[in-house]
Amino acid sequence: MLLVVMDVLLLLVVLLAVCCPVHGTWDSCGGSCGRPIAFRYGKLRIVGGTDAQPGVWPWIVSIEAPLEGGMAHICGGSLIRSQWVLTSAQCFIEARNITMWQVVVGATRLTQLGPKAQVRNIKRLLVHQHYSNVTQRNDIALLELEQPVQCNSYVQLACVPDASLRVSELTECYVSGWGARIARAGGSAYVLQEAQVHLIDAGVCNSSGWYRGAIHTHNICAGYPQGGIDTCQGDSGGPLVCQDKSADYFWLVGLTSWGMGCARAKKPGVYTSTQHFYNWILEQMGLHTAVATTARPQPAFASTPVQRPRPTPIEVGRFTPCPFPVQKLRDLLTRLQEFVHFLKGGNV
Ligand code: 4AZ
Repeated sequence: MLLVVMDVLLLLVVLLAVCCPVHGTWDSCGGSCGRPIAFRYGKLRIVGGTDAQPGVWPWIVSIEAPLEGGMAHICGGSLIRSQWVLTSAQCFIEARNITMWQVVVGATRLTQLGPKAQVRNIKRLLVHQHYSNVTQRNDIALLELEQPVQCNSYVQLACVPDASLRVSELTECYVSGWGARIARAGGSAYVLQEAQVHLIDAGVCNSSGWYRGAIHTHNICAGYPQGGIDTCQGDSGGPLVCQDKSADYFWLVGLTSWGMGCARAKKPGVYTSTQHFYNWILEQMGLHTAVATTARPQPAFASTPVQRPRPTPIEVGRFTPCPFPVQKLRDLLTRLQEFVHFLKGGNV
């Protein structure tokens, strides 16, 4: 029995490697993004802020710096390719030697990483050239990891939208992070916290009594007019994601940036809008092509009946047409791996 399963596994691995390579190399993250697969979030009931279940936000990373002989969580970030993390520029204002910093993926509890977590060193930090630490404009940065991470049930890519996504129409939005006070009610220290938030109209957010003009067009406000649930210190760089109501994936629409205090009325969280930096992201990763410029803001779904951008990991779709339902194969592969592990007597 075990041999048959092993054969099927081998066949699937060969099939994926031969038919769906990413830039010529085997990449366990290519082909899919924005879909948690370890946890069926369709059945999830989020009430305010609370501890996140493992695998619910599989793209979130903890960016850590050396402190007192150990590593300390500094900021959140999102995995957008197997070797790239999107985060905020402000996280690195006081960074000295970035090669000593680390990125943790696949974790929920930072004090107890667990077998699914992967730790990587940082090869390169790319901060937006026009980032201002006074106004927090262009609060965006990329980290290139020394080694790619392996995608699995607990590690998946986030989908970065281009200019064609109508973000303001998305109604199911969530923030997550290991920061100071997100979801204070009921949250425990070092366990990833999550909260549902509402996108707040930029006009309202910029009005008197709110942020009075400090909100830039490249920002998104999210939270609640009455406050109470919000991101806070240590959540910076982390994801603001929104789910398409009728779809099974999330878009990474924002990066936690700033706010006046945390959870205060009329002072919601302010996020860097990722879609405004889509081309910047491509350029930094060395993926910007003539196609990319001329194709924007055309969504890549010309023949799709529902006028909605198709979620593909940034740039992967354009370069690697894959004839197989690659995510289904990967899901099957993950389940088979878990089954083999079970047959060998391990816990799933
Ligand atoms: C921070 O200092 C921070 N309430 C992050 C988010 C918010 C405020 C501050 C939003 O990292």
